[in-house]
Amino acid sequence: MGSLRKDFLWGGAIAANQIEGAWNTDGKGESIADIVTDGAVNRPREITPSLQKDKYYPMHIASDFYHHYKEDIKLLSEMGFKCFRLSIGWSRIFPNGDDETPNEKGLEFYRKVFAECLKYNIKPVVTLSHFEMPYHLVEKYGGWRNRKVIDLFTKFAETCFLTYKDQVEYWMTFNEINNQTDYTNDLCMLSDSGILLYGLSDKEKEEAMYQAAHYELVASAKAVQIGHAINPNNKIGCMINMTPQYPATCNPKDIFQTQKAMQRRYWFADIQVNGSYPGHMEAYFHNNNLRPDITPEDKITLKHGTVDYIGLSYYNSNTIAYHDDNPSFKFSGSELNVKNKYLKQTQWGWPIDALGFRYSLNWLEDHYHKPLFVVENGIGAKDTVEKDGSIHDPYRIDYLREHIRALIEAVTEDGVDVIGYTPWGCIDLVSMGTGQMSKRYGFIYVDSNDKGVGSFRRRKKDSFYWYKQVIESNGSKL
Ligand code: BGP
Repeated sequence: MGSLRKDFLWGGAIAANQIEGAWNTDGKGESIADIVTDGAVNRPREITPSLQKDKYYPMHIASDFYHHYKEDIKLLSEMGFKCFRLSIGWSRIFPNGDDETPNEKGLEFYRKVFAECLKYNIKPVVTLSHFEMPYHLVEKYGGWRNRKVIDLFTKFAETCFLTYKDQVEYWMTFNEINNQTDYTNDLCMLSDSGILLYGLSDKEKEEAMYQAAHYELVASAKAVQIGHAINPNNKIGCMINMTPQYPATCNPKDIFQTQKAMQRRYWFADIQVNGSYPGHMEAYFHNNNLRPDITPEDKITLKHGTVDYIGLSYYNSNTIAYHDDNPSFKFSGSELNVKNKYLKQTQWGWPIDALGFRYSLNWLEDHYHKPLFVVENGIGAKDTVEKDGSIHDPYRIDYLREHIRALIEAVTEDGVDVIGYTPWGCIDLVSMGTGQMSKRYGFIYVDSNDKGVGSFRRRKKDSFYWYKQVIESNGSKL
């Protein structure tokens, strides 16, 4: 079928809380990310509701993009970026989340960042909520468990759509909205929906997750409608994490368990793309005595707020097996995971599976028939700076080469409609899962360590030059 479209959106992706730093500068409020510690060796990440001076919070400094954005965007332009995915820190715009008026300095910061992108013909691709919210909303309202937060979010979204009307056309509402199916992990829930699970029973955790997810989905659908009304040219997507589930064997029980796991991970996309809850979720609520607050008006909102494209992240596949102690095929959590002997793993134990990427793109095309935008992909790895300042990262090039090849095959051999590709963490940033700087994804190295100490000097890795030629050749030189 030929090659990628001529206007294919090559770029890279970052998120405000993992890169900006300047956590309390120019009126920014405290966000969820600011109260999460690092996850240094021998110390798990922690949530500390009141800031303590002796605790280390990596997101407070991150890569100091707040003060380096001009230099960073210039480097991205050298690689030939056509787009740049970034997020807006909600607490930079509304420091408490429920303020009457926005913080002008926060609005101004992103105005300048977008202007800098546009100067180099780089289209900003903006996520409204990437794993954060003003922490005040967690304390006062209990995060997304509270219906009131829908209005607070839509006010934030509307402010952004209006302010950046002439600068931004590609938007996404919530980053990896489906990740919260892993509701047993408190850290994950806090970042996804501002819910602290401490002290809740399993049943209460599950109820909290479905309620929060529903309110987020309603807020997302409202934001889509507001964004379209403000600028009909806006293209507004959802963003889901795509981790295809493989059956461990051809035993029908493994296969059916896998199907259940897929349903449990992708019902979010069913709603955001098709506008209604799939039957299996309604049956699940009914059979498990779950009664989330879902009103008839909410259902109408969901129907009218469907997205224009599917943004997705892809890092790896996952393999699962049926367990005899789970005869109803109920759970799809980590207890079902098994190692896939056919796949190598990264230094952090994530399976490397480029064909799984092609499979994922096909799966999404088959299910949703919507343009796909790959807004995250990549490998976290430790990099070494040589004496002469060079950084050789063949492992990163290998990973990305294989995945871009898979993407191109999905487009040219399988006919999948993919509009762009923005590998994750194109500038080194703080890892979400571990809170470490040393788990790096970038083409651009940032001199800072896991303690946030360094010169913050930027250096080009080997992958920088490699990716530049990939973009120049529209993917034909890999
Ligand atoms: C995705 C998140 C990103 C990013 C990435 C890599 O789930 O959307 O924010 O962090 O994963 O994960 P990690 O940073 O844990 O390596």
